[in-house]
Amino acid sequence: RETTGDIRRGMDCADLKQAIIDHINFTQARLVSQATLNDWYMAVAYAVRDRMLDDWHVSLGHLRNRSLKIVSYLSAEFLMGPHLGNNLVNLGIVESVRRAVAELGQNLDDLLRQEEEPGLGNGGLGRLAACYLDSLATLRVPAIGYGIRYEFGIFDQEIRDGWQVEITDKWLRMGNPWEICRPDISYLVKLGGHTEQYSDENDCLRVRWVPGKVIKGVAYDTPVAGYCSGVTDLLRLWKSEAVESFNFQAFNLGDYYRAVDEKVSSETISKVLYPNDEPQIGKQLRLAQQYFFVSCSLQDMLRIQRLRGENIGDLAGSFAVQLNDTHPSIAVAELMRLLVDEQMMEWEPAWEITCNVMAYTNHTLLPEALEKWPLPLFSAMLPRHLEIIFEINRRFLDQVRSASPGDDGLAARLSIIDEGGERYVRMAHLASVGSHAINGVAALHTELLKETVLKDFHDLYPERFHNVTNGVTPRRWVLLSNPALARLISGKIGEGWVTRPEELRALEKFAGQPAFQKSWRKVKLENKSILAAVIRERTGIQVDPASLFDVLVKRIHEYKRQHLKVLHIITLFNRIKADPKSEVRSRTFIFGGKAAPGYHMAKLIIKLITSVGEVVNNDPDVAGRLKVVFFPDFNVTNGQLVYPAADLSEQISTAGKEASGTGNMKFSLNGALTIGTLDGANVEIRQEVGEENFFLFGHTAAEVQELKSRGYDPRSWYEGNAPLRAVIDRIAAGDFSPGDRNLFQPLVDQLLGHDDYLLLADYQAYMDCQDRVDAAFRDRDAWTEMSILNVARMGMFSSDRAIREYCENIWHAPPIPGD
Ligand code: DL6
Repeated sequence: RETTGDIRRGMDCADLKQAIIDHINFTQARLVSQATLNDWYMAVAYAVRDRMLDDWHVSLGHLRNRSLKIVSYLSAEFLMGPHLGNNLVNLGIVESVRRAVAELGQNLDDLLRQEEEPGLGNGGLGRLAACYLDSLATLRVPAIGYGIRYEFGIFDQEIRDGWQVEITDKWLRMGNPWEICRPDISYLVKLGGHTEQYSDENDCLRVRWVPGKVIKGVAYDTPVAGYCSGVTDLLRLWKSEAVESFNFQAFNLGDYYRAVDEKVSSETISKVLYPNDEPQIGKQLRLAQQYFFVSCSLQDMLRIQRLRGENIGDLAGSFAVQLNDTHPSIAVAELMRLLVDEQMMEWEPAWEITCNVMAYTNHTLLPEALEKWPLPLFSAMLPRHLEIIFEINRRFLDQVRSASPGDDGLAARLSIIDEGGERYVRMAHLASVGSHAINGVAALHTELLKETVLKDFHDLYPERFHNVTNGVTPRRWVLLSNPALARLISGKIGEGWVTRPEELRALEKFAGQPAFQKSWRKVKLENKSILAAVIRERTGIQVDPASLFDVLVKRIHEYKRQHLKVLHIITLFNRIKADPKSEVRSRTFIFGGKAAPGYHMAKLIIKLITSVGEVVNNDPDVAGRLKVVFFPDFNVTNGQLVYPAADLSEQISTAGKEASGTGNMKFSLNGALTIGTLDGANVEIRQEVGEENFFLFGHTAAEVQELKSRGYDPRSWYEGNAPLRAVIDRIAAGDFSPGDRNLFQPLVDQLLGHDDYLLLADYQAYMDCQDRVDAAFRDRDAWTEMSILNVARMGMFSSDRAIREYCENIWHAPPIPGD
């Protein structure tokens, strides 16, 4: 690896410079004197990618090693974040590339900012998949992440007049130096049509699917380097294309436009990522996307199985397929189809293989987020799969009935087909029936899963259930995004924590040391100053880095309760208005997150935040003590700026609603203290960091249930609390919506009429807890000590730990032996 004088591999400064210039000249086809910033970025990216390829080739070679199992992570979303910085970190060449670039007259930070991030995910679920790929490669586990190469990822968000405006994400417009198109790795995918029976040569009755349409999926590969592990895994994303670019029959008839039409409609499948939090019913294209990428991926696995020289019957020894939520769960039926219809296998062995290969992760308890497809839509697109699902269901329900005779209610509840009215295919049931393992993503979530959404499955198959608490990679989320903190930590305890984060515990003994605390605060203040400058540039709002940075960044959703935070801000505002001299501590409230384009209430919450900000930020009595910022376009790139600068992490969802959360982990790992409910992974974070280092408030999940079953009456909470009443009345009176008094009425009506997420019931506890936060922040040393202890005790939330658990308990996939 230390080869010098090598333009593709050399790691010293001269080699790197030569490589970059070479790519400017011969890849970008530019003279150095005329190269744009993007040319420089592209050239550096290509030079770095070159240096990943030797390891990649070796790692890809291991896919054929029959003693190793391949983890196949099927996910409709991979929110990878910008590649360049992360690859520099994982290859350990940040400083050498920085120097080489500087000697060429460029600034590495400017080049890093030039990268347009691939926003191929909505939020937590897609970002988790990306952290898991990083850990798989770091732990030397052979793995392929399979997904969709969306041409347009998650929309870019602009804020205009306080409202969210969605802008198409054109991440590919300047080219993507990290991907390699593999036109030779492509598969045909059928859609629509009908099925027919026929007799094979042994006179066995078989089924053939006669499609209405066939499209092609082409592989686009991106290398994923582990952190100094020598292993580079593969992210393989599928792009849809027409089988023939032109319909020649139409073309010959002179109908040029119809000829191109087919190409356009085939390409639609991988065109755009669907935003979540929107009703999925009727979104035919979404089902087509799911089937498209699943089918290509399974066909690819069968090809690899053949390359390994192994029988299809031994597939479960070669692959562990993880279904990242229900989005890829059609894989259960598709693998059955491939095995039974195409490989001519009998049903029973095919079913055994399928169940042994598949494992399913559930990421949500929200009933509206559990995917189900209307039968007519499903059968029009996937007629053969519906037949297969009926057969799976028939056999499954036979077992259920023989185990619990006469319990028709149980069979109806477990059935893959919802027959309650309009008929649906329940994808979570398909995944649960067809997987040997089912897991939730935090301890509380897994327990609730077993008690509620999948209770009947848990009663039936208790041994299938596991918990794997989520984790995040400390490489991107500390080493890359918070280099100053990483240096401070490594200076004290060495660098081992990057792959063995349990070593962070060694920081505990320095937590009370004044000199270390001072350095710790200095790092935080620098990070806050950097963020303050960006806030100024993007929003025009001036914030004080010495104030408490109180941050709530995540998708905008009622259950995540951004509007509870707003109630807090207005409460403080009211205190100041009632007595301008009252002691209100200086705070900067930073919000960020996207609302699904069709989710009106979430968009109204953004407008409420910006409108309250408009009033509070400009009020002379407030005199700058409170500042409210909506940081536009929250994504991975912006997250890297925000998490390191936070003092307080807001994790305030209604207990029982957030499956895990992973932002909560990123904040705490960067030294923010958490204010939160007992929800998702907050529960475990609090256990780890110590309850004295965590600000807890609110009803528990059990209490929420209890309140609701007693008949929750939000109006009585409103009537009984004068400050709360004053806050809601101010919103209802139009104080934050001059010229449109009723603008926020839908929000007020929701809170007073239903309050599905119990904001009013948790209001007082939240205010009291925030007062405790203020008091704690006043004692700088004690706060710093808590901050250090948070980081010291966050080791368990590394995605490496989570991946080890998957490998040991679910996938049974060993690492590639060391060199
Ligand atoms: O497991 C990753 C992430 C969790 O941290 C979040 O709590 C959870 O909301 C999210 N789930 C989804 C599921 N979406 N749908 N449908 O994004 O998963």
